[in-house]
Amino acid sequence: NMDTAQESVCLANDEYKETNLNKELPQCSVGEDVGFTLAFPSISTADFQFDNEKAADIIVEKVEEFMSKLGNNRLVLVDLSYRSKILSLVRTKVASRNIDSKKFFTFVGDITKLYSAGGLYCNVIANAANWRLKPGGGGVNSAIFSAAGPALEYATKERAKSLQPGRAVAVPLPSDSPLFKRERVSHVIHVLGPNMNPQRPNCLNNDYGKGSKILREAYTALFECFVSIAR
Ligand code: AR6
Repeated sequence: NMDTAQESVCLANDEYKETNLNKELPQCSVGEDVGFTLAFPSISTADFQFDNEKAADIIVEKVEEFMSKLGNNRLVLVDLSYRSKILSLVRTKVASRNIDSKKFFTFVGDITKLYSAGGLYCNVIANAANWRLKPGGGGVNSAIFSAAGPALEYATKERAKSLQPGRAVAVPLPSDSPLFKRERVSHVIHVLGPNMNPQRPNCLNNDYGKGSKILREAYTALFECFVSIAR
């Protein structure tokens, strides 16, 4: 129901966690003590038109804040192209911060093919979702829903019917999903970021005070979900 969805900062569920994680899920391919890896796209910076420079500052700030809570788990910011503006901004900003490059790095690739095409095992991937938690709409949302097949749509519906800006919901991927079988992804975390695009619902009309607050909340919710899955 709507209330539950709106309350939920993170809905990672213990019961599902066990079902999914007790299967012999591959961990990560690089390094020896690597635990879980979260691959995430830059929330709100394409279709939702959030300023890339401001978003990069927020990503770096939130990554730095979560470093101490990560243990041997890692965060990877993904984008499709080597020319990605957000990846280069984040790489530049990270260089002057106290951030361990083994625990956070950027990666160029399709988030739905990180293992099969890029050789990078990521147990958990994040989705820049829409408020209805529905497939389609272009961007990373349609890529993830089509790669995961209808199983993700059903599993998502069981968790939440909608999402508020700044919130995240973790959905365990059923083992018959191609994304589970081919890429070994065990969870998709849907995140709804702030929207600056007048053509989309809940447009913030360039209010970067509100927008930045919501983007910070979105990354906090995402990283907290991930940490609770990895725990
Ligand atoms: N793999 C990795 N990164 C990707 C991929 C992919 N397959 N596809 C896009 N990106 P966006 P938003 C990057 O527009 O701005 C949808 O219609 C992209 O280059 O997907 O939060 C939803 O339904 C960019 O860096 O998300 C919502 O309505 C980042 O992913 C709306 O768009 C996010 O771009 C959300 O807009």
